[in-house]
Amino acid sequence: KWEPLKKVGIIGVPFEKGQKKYGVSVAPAALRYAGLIQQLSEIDGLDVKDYGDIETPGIEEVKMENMAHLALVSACNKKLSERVSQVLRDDRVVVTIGGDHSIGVGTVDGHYQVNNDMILIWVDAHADINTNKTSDSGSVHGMPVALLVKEFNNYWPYLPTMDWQEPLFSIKSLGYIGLRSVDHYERLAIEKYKVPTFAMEDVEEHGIKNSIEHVLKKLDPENKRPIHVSFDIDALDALEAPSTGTPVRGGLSLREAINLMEIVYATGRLRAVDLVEINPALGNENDRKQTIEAGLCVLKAALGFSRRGTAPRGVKDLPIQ
Ligand code: B3U
Ligand code: MN
Ligand code: MN
Repeated sequence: KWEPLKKVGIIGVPFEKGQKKYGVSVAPAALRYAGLIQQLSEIDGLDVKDYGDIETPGIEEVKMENMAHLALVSACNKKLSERVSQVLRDDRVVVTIGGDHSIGVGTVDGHYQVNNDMILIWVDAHADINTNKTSDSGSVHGMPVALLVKEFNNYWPYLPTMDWQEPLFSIKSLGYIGLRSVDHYERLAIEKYKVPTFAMEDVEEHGIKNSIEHVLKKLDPENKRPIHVSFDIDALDALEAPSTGTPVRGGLSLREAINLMEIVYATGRLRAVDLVEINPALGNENDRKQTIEAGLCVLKAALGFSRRGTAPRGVKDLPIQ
């Protein structure tokens, strides 16, 4: 019987070299300033420890065809992977605040080192499964899933600086929710490997509850595998989370995202959550506020915040006058 872990560890990753816009690297500071640690600490019975930020200054770039800043991405992810493993070994749920989605390489690698039976739910408008051959942008935040899965070994050239990362995770343990901007070869990969995928039209047809439950059942019919949710804020509708680098209209409502996280929390098996691609430098003050608030709501739902409210612990009556 699985019970939610009541201890979490927070890692900030002020990294933005996996894409081209300025500002995603400010998100960890913006979320902390908005009260991330305090708000999580207010969740009933939750013990929150801040493991600080991952910084990797002074890294020298390498040249790689259609893959920008590979050496920087690699160095950041190597350090991140080690810290994610450390938090999990401390018996805490690891919450990683990005940064752009290229940091998914480090979070999933670090999780896999500790729980090699983990499953990965990628909640995103995009599939992030391009290689440097299939990508139109050359941005690594569109490639983390392709870098992680062992089935893609033959689709990559030798990647300098990436020797530390051995892709051992299987694409058979991956599921997608929220997709609505998928490149042609990404769709080919999803079909070839039969990745359980609830794109927006499927969420529309089945509802968010059935969608996430179906993916979980497919990947883990016996309900026994640790869960990693990599949540790209652009999975949310662009109206609900405007401050992000590549917003796409017609996405998940915040209510759907909260519901999804509540369902994952209730399994008791959630061990890692990433929250990425919030860019506080984009949009106006209100956009920024809305996007950060939405991110906090998603995290709180993942960590046991109840919209029903919680009565004070061990108290049986209202205070008497
Ligand atoms: N699939 C495109 C676009 C993209 C991926 N992730 C984001 N945008 N945020 C690419 O660049 O690979
Ligand atoms: Mn993404
Ligand atoms: Mn995305």
